[in-house]
Amino acid sequence: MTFETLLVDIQERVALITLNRPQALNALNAQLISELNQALGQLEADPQIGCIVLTGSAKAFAAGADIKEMAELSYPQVYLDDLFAEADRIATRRKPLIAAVAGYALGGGCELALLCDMIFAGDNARFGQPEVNLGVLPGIGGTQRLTRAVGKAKAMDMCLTGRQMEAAEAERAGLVARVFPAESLLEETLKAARVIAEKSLPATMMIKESVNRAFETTLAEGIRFERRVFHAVFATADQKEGMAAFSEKRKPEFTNR
Ligand code: CO8
Repeated sequence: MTFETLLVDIQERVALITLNRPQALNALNAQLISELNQALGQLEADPQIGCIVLTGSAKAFAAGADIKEMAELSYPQVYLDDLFAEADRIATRRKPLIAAVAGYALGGGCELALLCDMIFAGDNARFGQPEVNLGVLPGIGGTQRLTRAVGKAKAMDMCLTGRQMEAAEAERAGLVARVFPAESLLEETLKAARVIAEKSLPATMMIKESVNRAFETTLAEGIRFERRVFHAVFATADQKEGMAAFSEKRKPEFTNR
């Protein structure tokens, strides 16, 4: 897989996607989002891949949407092109996707991390929605996903003041799942990705779908959805293997069937 704005490295059952626009601190543009979707599509179709990690550089996961490319755009252009609408597709992918965030995750960069299933952060990570400083507002779901992740108080604070949140605060607020020293972030994230990728793929995909359902529906509907999926998992060979392996005190050998 060759792209201009991304690097893709496959290590057995884990794929690592690295944003690669160092000249602009990985600022997002339509090409990057399009290539990211192409890469995710190909990895999703590859039955060998069980988990995907998305990362940036040591200095920046992504410093936002590309301000220089957006500056002169007109309303008809952004409306007709539906600028950044394609980013929503990232959240509809079905395999587990972890963001490994070091350095700046600002504006669209913070929103891109929020499109992933969970965020692991280096202790130097800085999250923010500074769009207000540019006279605009978050446009890739920041006012919605950030609010669901950290609650109204902190989301209002971040979006209205544009202040940055450090990794420790982001973890306390529930934005980040785990924090590691920056130098071991990638290694630790890949380790977690390998743990996920060793599980039954139908099970991890059903878990992802079910957890995401919690953000879309009522508790009663969500519980009903989970129960249906739980019942359905008994149709898989991996359920038989997983439970047999427990009884036989051995490691399960999942076949993703
Ligand atoms: N866009 C374009 N270029 C950028 C961006 C960006 N978001 N961020 C950094 N760069 C460029 C700089 O211009 C600079 O380029 P050059 O060397 O040619 O001058 C290079 O990257 C390095 O950046 P700095 O020299 O500024 O590095 P510093 O270490 O001094 O500062 C910061 C790092 C604090 C991250 C600083 O670069 C910064 O504040 N960047 C902008 C952050 C920001 O405001 N992000 C929000 C952008 S708006 C957005 O994301 C909206 C998303 C929704 C759009 C939806 C539309 C529908």
